[in-house]
Amino acid sequence: MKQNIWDELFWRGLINQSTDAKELKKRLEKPIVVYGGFDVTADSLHIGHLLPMITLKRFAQFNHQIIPLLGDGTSLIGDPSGKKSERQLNPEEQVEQWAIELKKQLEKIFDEEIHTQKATILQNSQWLKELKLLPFIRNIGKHFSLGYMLAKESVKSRLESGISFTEFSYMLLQAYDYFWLNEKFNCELQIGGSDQWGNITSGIDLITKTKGKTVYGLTLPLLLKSDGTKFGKTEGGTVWLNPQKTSAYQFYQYFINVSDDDVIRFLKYFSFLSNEEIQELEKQVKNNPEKRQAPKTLAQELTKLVHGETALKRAEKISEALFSNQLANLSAEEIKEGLYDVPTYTISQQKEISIVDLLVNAQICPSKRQAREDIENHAISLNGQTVADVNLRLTPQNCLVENIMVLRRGKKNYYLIYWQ
Ligand code: 485
Repeated sequence: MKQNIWDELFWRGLINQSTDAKELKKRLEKPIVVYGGFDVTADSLHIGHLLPMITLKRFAQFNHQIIPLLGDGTSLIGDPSGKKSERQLNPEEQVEQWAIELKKQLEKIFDEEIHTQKATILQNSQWLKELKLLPFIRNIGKHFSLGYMLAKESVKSRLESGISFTEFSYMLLQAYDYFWLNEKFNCELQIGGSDQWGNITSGIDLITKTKGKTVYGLTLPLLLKSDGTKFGKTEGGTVWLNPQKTSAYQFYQYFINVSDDDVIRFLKYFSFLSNEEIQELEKQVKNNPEKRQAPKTLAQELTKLVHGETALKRAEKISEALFSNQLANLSAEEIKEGLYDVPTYTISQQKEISIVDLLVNAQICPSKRQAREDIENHAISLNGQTVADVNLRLTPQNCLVENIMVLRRGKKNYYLIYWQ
């Protein structure tokens, strides 16, 4: 491990923009208090929040104090940064409900740092709800010229399409957070994604003007995938951190499917593996790509961090069983979790059915002729076993577990069949 967190972030490619690099690196030789904010816009955090969280953990690893800040106050206003149009305001009770969930998630991710007293989770409603309009506009507003605010990318890019005074004023609230955290916790560094640079510098400028102090800011790179698709999205939508919304298995699958072109960069960003360990995996990608050692490691590290060891083992078990079509050891719950996105079919009011009829009725094969041909070609398996007999008749006795049968056509196409 490097001596200075700056060098660690640098070799990992984690520095996008920062205040004067030389000065900041020098300051980071001694412990600093650093914060990063997370707004409350849904009932769960998602993998777009992972990079800033993991980066905060790196600071803690280097003996700095970290403040993961829940933006339950700022979320009532709505950050225009990176947004093409005005957001709908969420009801206050909604934000409060969501904030409870997000706080639990932050406590889980930063569990170790909280216990070792390196992390303090705060919520900005604590101070923002106390603010009084007249003193705020009088004392804080006076330090922001209209020209300065209009020149910020988050505002400038919206002048044509429209921006309300509500969203326009967001930068002042985030600036005030930094000011408050500097005052109460001697916080001297704020980090965030690249879209946060404008808000971060607003805070720095406010502190400089009011207190004449030097404080710092740093942004992380925007996550882009080499194929141009958006990081953190699947066909099913966002990859959430809440296992009720995105199961640990789906989460694991997202990272194990990262392409060889992205995996080394992502290991640097997201894992705590050393440079040497990552170089070793880079060789594996070049020499034995079919073993998928690097994406497996990435998926393991992140699933363990977000969902814990037990959930990781379970995700690995399901993945291996489905990959090798050895389904006997899976529970009904594990089968449903692993096959969450496959077509299903229910056999109702029947005591038995021929395999050929089932293949046609469940739309697995387009015709009886095709169904027979597929069976003769050993392309159909039932519960992990190749079907050899075209005249096979099925009864509920054929279920793998509970009322579930699993059919597979070819190597990849799974179907879940329920007996009713
Ligand atoms: O004092 C602060 C109050 C709120 C925030 C930051 C400091 C949150 C920030 N305004 C924001 O909207 N962040 C986004 C969010 O919460 O979803 C994303 C950023 C992304 C990265 C991530 O949060 O778009 O770049 O910073 C952690």
